[in-house]
Amino acid sequence: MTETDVRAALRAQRIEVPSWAYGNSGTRFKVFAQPGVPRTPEEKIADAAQVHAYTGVAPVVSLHIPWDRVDDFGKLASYAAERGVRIGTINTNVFQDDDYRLGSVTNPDPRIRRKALGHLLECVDIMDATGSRDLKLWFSDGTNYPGQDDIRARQDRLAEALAATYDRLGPEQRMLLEYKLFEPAFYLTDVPDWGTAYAHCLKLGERARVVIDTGHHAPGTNIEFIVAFLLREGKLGAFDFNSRFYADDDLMVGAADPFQLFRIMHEIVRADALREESGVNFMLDQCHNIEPKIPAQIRSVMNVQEATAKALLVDAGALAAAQAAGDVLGANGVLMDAYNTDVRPLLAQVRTEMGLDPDPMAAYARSGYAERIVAERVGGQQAGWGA
Ligand code: LRH
Ligand code: MN
Repeated sequence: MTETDVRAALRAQRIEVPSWAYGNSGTRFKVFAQPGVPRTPEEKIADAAQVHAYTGVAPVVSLHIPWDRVDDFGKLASYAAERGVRIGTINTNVFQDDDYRLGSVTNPDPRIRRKALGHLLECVDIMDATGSRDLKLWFSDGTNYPGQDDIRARQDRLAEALAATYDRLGPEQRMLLEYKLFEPAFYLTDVPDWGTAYAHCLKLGERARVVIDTGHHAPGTNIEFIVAFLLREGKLGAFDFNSRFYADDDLMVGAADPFQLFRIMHEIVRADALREESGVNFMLDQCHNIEPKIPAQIRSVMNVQEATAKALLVDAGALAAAQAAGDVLGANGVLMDAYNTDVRPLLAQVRTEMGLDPDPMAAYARSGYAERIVAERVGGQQAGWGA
C-alpha cells in the first residue's frame, strides 16, 4: 500500500465511542465521582463530540438504555447532529433489574423472559427514532452453581428471544451479539464465547453478527484468530475495544497490550475490513474509573489509530512471499518491522491534512473545555451505571 493510500485509509477511519465512558464508573469497591461529569445524555454527547473535534475519526456515539433514556430520541439525534456527531449502536440492558437475578431472556420464569424481550424490542423502537443501524445485545445471564439450571433449556430460551428480536429488526438494521467468558455469573455464562455467539448468529440470519469485546476472553486467548475466522465467515459485526491485564478490566484500548491490538488490526487490514462498507463497527467499550474521561477517550482513539497505521504499513507482498517460502523468521520480521515503526509523525501529518491540531491531547487541554464543564456542571445527578 502506498503511503498516500495509508494516509487516505487513516483519514477515513471511523471509531464509535460509548456514552457511558463519560459517566462515573468503578468497581464493587468504589465508584469515584469526578467533577464535571455529565448529568444527562445530552452532556455525554457533548463530551463525546469533543473527542471527534480533536481526533476527526470518532463521529458516532453508542447509547445504553436505560442509562441514556430520554423522552424524545429524535430530538436527541438532532442535538448530536448539531455537535457534529450522530447516534450509533443502541445497547440493551437486561442486567440491572432484580427480576433478572436468575437470568433475563434465559430465566426459568416466562413472565420475566417476556419482560426482558420487551426491553429488547423497545430498543429497536429507539433505533427507529435515532436512525441507528445496530442493536447490541450483551446478556449477563448465567448461573453460579452446577445444577442451578438446565444448560440446554437456557439455550432454547435464549434462541427464542433472539429470533423474536431478529424478526422485529427493520431491513437495514442489524443485531450484534456479544459474548463474555464470565462475570457477573461465575459458573456458567449463557453466551460465553465466540463459538456460541457465532452459532446463534448463523441460525438467525445475515443481519446477525458477532461482537468481539477484547476484554471478554480467557487469558491467553488468540483474539486475532477469532477476528480472522469471523471475517472469513462474514460474521464479524463489531469490536468493543478496551484492554486488560487480568479480567474484564475495561482499560484504555492498547494500554495493556498494544501488540495484541496491532495483531488484531493486521487481520482487519489483511481482510480489507477497515473500510466502512465492510460492516465491521469499531467501537470503544471502556470505563475510566480514575483517569479524566475525555482525554482518556482521545488517547484511546489515538491508540487505535497507531495500531491501524502500523498494520497498514505491513509490507503485504514481502509477508506473503516469506510465508509461501516457509521463511518463519523472515515472515515474523516483516510484521515486527511494521509494528516497530514510529507512526506518530505520520498520524500528525494526517491530522494536519484533516485541518486538525497534530497533537489532539495538547489541543484539548488548551481548549479550556475541561475547566468549563467543571464550573458549569454543578448540582444535579452525575451520570453513572446506576448499579
Ligand atoms: C459487558 C459489556 C457490554 C456492555 C457493558 C457496558 O461487560 O462489555 O458490552 O453492555 O459492558
Ligand atoms: Mn462490551
